[in-house]
Amino acid sequence: MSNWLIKKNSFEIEDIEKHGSKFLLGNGFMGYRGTMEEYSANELVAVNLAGFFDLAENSNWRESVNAPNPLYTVVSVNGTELNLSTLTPVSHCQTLDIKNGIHTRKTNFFVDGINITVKAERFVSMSRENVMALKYSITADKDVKVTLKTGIDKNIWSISGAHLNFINEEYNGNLLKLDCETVQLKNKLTVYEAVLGLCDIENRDLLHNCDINLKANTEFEFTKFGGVYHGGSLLNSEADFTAAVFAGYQQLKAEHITAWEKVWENSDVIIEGDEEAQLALRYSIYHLCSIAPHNTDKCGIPARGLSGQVYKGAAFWDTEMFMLPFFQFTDSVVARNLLKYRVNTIDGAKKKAKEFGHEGAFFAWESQETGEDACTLFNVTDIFTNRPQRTYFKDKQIHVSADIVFAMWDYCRTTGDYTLLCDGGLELMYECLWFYYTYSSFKVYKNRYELLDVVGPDEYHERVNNNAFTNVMVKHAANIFVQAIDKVKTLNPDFLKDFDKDLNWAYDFAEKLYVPQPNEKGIIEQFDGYFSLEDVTPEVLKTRELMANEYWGGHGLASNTMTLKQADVVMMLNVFRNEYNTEIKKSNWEFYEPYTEHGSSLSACAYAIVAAEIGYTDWAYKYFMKTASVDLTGNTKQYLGSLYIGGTHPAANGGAWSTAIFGFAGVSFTNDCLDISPRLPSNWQSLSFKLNWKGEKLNIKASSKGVEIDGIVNSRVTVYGKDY
Ligand code: IFM
Repeated sequence: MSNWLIKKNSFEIEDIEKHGSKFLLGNGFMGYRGTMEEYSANELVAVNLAGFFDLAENSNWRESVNAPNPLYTVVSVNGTELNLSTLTPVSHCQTLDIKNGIHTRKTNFFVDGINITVKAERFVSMSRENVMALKYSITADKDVKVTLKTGIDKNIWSISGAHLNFINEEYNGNLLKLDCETVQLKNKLTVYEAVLGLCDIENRDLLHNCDINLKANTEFEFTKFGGVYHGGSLLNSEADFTAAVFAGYQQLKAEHITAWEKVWENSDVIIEGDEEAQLALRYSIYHLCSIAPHNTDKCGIPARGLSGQVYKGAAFWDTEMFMLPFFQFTDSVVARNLLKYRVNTIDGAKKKAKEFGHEGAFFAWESQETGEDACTLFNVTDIFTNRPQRTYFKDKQIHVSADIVFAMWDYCRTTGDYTLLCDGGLELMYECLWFYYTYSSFKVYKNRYELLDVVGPDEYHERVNNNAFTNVMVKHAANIFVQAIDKVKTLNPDFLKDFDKDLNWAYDFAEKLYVPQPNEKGIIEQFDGYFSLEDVTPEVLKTRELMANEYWGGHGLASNTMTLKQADVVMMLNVFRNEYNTEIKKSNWEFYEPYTEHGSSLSACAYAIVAAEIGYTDWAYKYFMKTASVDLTGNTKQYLGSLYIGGTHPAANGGAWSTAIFGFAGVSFTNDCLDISPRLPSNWQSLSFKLNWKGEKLNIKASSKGVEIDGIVNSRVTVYGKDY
């Protein structure tokens, strides 16, 4: 097994959807699904765009836009299209080289007594974000005239309807240009295509047919380029695209590979002794790097990456709580971009707070380009009645604002870059805290603030009181705000002159917000009353299902039981790993594990990390592999009720990295100190990785023999708590 190659040596029609995600290419600006060159909308072809949204006519929600496909190409022999989805191949192989971000396919067809092989190699450039390139070849074992149809395909996948009006088509030599405009806001999008090495390139139209006389056993090859532009990049788009075409395939490929080399230089993690885990972890890192906003602070990372429009292309708490740690330790530019995106979209969060009768900043559960909430009030369709079902993710999953505050502070203290605080960060923290303060209820007779009527990470239990995760997050956010003020006082006292706010309420709130405590058995109740729910596990609930894909939340099967969708208290123990002792972690992990369905891909990594910390290494490994291989196996929930939720799982990808680093390598940090206390699975001889810690680059190798740290270390680093 190569540690860098994802390979499939056969073809099954039912894998088309899964492989579209598994073999995804991306560069943060766009994602190109792992489909074949001859595929169209039916096979879910998509050039999914980051941060570019639209509302289709008659649709209930806005979603990210898929651009027309400039790499579309299909060969026909005597009228038969060589289309993998309709013609059974003699052989087929699809690969994804995750080291270099390159996709290939080689398919052998047998038509009218002729063996024809189609080979294609493509990439979405990591060095020129608007550009993609394809090298395509055809070989036959007899002389034959084939017809090649190539150009820009407008017929691409869209979940909730058409998003683009096609305004203008232009053909200039071998350059095709398609100008489009979104249906709702009339935002412009231009797609270019150019082909080199094809017989006739004059007088082309959008999908152009040309005949090629193939000579027996002689490969016919051509290259093709695609460009996708919107927003600021439109300004110079033609020049930018033409320059890429002039550079040529080999040059573009070389640049692209160099750019990926740089990405891996900072982010690779090497596992010695476990090939399967190595590939799964690298594959997770590959996905994170291919969807990261390298050059913009105007968009977050969608919950399904750039694999399509599922979850509306919106960013959730997934980004801050699951993906951000990877970026803050490996690529702080991306981490800062992601946090700045939240600062930039605070108006949407303020609007949402008002809409629900509060003040301050209540961040979107599903955030798009303005920060307004794309989440609908009816997220699930009841599969028995076919009626929209009211869900409370949007209005009650309030922890999202605290998650952002938490992530911002974590970024500051681990990178040492506190400038973000004076660049909108402190204001964001203030607004989030003020939101919680206005949301909370003060119980005079208990002399404490409580957070009532919320939804925690476990979405099967809606509208609960004092969800432990939420309360602890918010209390922590309040304390962070207080510390952030102090930090700014020392770093930039002038800044606080403009930040003239009476903060007594914040100190009071930080002190008196109620946090559920462990009971006599050490168990923290997930929310008020959780312990008195029916004591049944997911296995039992499964036997009560009347229909496949039945939604267990809302008024569904799980709501009155102790079965939970995803890590909730255990997520809290994972986030606050330095604040709970091993005994508490053990009791809660053991207690909640049997009740957890892991119905969300966000769940397994929390169980993995805590398991590693408490010495349950086998469990940790099992949950690690579940997280790290989620997009390799594709074994995840595809439907929530009748709602399609397939695609890639970047939160799980981030969780895989976090499990390796925080779980197995045992990296933890307090304000001034980084500690490494490895507890590797028994078959791992070593784990090597790079970490940015307060601006310094550390090369770390953890093994049973000890820890090697390479790099100039000015700040304090300890191993198993000891200074060296
Ligand atoms: O954010 C998650 C949520 O926790 C569970 N449902 C899916 C969302 C997007 O990944």
